[in-house]
Amino acid sequence: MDVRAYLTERGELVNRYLDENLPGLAEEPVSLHGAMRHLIFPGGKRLRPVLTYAAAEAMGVAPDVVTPFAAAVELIHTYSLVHDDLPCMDDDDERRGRPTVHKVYGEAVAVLAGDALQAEAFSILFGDSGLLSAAGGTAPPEAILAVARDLALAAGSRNLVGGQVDDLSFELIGENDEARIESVHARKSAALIAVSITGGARLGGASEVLLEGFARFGKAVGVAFQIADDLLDADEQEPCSTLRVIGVEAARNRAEALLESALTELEGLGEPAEPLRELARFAVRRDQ
Ligand code: GRG
Repeated sequence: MDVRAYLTERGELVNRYLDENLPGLAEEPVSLHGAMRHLIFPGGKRLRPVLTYAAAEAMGVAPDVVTPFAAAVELIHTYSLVHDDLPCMDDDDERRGRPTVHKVYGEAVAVLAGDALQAEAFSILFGDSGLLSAAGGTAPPEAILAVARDLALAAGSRNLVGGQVDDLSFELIGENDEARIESVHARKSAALIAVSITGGARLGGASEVLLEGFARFGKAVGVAFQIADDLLDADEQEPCSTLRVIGVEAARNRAEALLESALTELEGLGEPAEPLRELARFAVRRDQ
């Protein structure tokens, strides 16, 4: 299977949906809507939304059933990047090959664009082209409510935002505990990756038992993805990095071990889960 072709093909589905459903560039306030679209298009790898599609495919469900959820996940991810780049956080000038949002639109509009992207995720889920009408309203309402709840939980203080707060505090106290670092990875990176997968699976009709397996798979892949990111950064001085504490070789081994344990969770799912397995391998062994 060509995983890059799969990422491009499924990525285009979510791109088209986002373009059709986000406020247009000519809509007032134009600076805000420009800032919201600035990092969304042309975007990054679209790994999270494509994981949603692959999880739905593992359950035998067509992509259009889950497109609004895939888009919502990408909106939350992109908002977190906009805020992470701000001068009060990582203070980055470039992201996704473009100047960061605050460099182009100023800090205040970048903060507000991040806020609006986060709200837009939930308004897209429940809007006119949202999950209730996607593919003729195929997904059950209980599953729709559950995925919205899970996405909010993954984005909140117990996960994405709390992980970011603890990541920032590493800079201050210089902890050396690998488990503490993995706890930050689990919340800052893995929670959103895991919900991308469980959301697709739940909308595809997965049972609670299967969902637990998808969640373990997603969390392990998500932590391994973040270790892979640390390896790509190759910054052994970065405070909250597995590399700094256990070194390059052990970090690579840890990422591979997590990938192996993740893949065992999908053993019963056969051929339809192959794209999900390949995406997991890509996420952990990628070079970008
Ligand atoms: C500011 C609320 C808030 C959260 C910040 C996402 C995040 C948490 C920080 C961004 C920096 C970082 C190292 C995050 C870990 C997750 C990560 C590696 C994000 C980049 O994800 P990719 O590689 O990016 O999937 P693209 O651009 O391809 O989507």
